[in-house]
Order: sequence, then structure tokens, then C-alpha cells
Amino acid sequence: MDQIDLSLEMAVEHANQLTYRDFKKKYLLTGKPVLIKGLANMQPAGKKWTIDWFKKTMGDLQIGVFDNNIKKHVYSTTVNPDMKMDFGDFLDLITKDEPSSIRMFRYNLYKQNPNLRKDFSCPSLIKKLNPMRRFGFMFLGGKDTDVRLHYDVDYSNVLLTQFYGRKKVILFPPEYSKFLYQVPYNTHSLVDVKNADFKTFPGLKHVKGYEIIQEAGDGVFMPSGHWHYNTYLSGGISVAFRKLAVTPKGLLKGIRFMTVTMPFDKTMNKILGNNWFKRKEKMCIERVAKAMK
Ligand SMILES: O=C(O)CCC(=O)C(=O)O
Repeated sequence: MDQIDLSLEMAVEHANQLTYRDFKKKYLLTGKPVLIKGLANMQPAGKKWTIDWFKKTMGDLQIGVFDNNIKKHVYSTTVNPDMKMDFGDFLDLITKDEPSSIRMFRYNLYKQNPNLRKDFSCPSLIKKLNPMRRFGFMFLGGKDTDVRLHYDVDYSNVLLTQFYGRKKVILFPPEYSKFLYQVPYNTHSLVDVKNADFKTFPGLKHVKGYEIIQEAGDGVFMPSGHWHYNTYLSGGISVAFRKLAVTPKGLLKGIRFMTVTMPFDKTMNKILGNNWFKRKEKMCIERVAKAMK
């Protein structure tokens, strides 16, 4: 019988409290994901960051948002906001309990309001010797918002903490990359995880992943190179802090992608437009077919 669902039976470990040493030994160095219960509550933001509080303190800020319905995003890894709006209006939109295609992605709200650092800064699990500890990026969206399947361009480890709402995080370890239809010169996939099409993408039969439910307060550790596809089960607010890859190979991969691959792809997009994308699509399907042999 034809397979219709992705295999998502890998079990993620849950931890309630983790010391830096345990985290490093068990997860950071082994590249294994973990769900850390109550991570948000280790700092004041766990209680303080409610929708009302954000609206009261930052409702007037102008923020950049994306529209998931805009198809051009499929062409490239880099995504610039599609429009601006008041943060307060955006919060109203995502807490309506109805689907919305508007979301905030990798947004540095800390830059606009440095006081946020007093409420939630880089968790101690990834703070030590971390040149990226000051970069906290916010991810917000409405119910049913999907974040396309991708891994992070800098090949960092990501600790994503949820402050409001619930999210489903589907993770695939990097060893399955060759079957995940990665768009060449990009770090996202052609596959729509929600409607996995095994006829067009037969390589998906070889892939195994994790399905993790993240409740408000939980942190998910997504190790370097792990593909993620996130679905907002309700309106949600989360913050990601990151740490560079721990292996020289991972580090180099991130540097090469950002300094060579991404600029090259941008240039080709400018010169060839849709033809460049069509070429990449073809290349992508051929690469997986070859890997399957
Ligand atoms: O949960 C989200 O909105 C996306 C998170 C993400 O893609 C990331 O932290 O790299």
C-alpha cells in the first residue's frame, strides 16, 4: 500500500530541569533534540509576558510581518517582511482564535525594546562562550500558521521557548537531508509537510522524524542542521536564542552558506527569476532520485 503519512515516531526526551553540564553532554554535543518543560519560567518573562502586557508596553511599535499566502517566498531563503503594522493590532489578529496568514518571523524585538533582556535573556544552557547570546529572535503567529520546512541558514543550534499558545514542532535530523527535497542553494524544502505528497516526493518514504508538542512555558532544543516545520496550534509567541554549531564542519557549513551560497542565489534570482527556480526544482528532484538509488 502507498505510504500516506510521514514517519514521525522518533521519541523526543523530556526534561524538567537540566544543568548546563547535563545539557551539553546529553544534547548539545550529541546533536539530540530535547523538550525542556517550564524553561520560560526560569526567568521573569514566564509570568510577565502576557498579551495584555505586550499591548500595554509595546502596542504602538511598528513591526515587520510576513504573509504566508505570498507565493514569492518559495524562491529564496532570505525573507524580508512584506508589510508593517502596529504590534498591538498584530497581537489582536493572532489571538482571535481564527487562522491568520500574517506572522512575525525571526524578528529582533529586543532591538526595539532592550528592556526585554531583563525579562528573558539567553538561557544559561546555551549562554556560556556564546558570541550569539545577545540575539534573541521573536516568532509570532496566529492559529494554524505553518512555518515551512527548513533548517537555519547559519547552521546554529536553536533553543526556542514558547511564552504563549501551543505549537507543534516536527523535526528531521540532518542525516535525512538527502531525502527532504532541499531547494538547491537554499535551506528550505519543496515539501509541504502537512500534505506530504509521496508521488511527487517518493524520497519522503526514507525519512524519520519527531513530532513535539510545545506548551506555553516549554523550550525545544533544535540541534544544528535539524529541519523543522512548525505549526501554531493556537496564536503563539516564542523566542529563539541560538548557539553556533559545535563541530568545525557545521560551523563551516553555516559560514559558507551565508557568505557564498546565499549571495550567489540572490544574484541568480535577480538575473534569471523564475527560470532559476525552475532549474533548481529540477535539480532538487534529480538529486533525491539519485540518493534513492
Ligand atoms: O516557530 C516558528 O515560528 C519558527 C521558528 C524557527 O523557524 C526557528 O527558530 O528557526
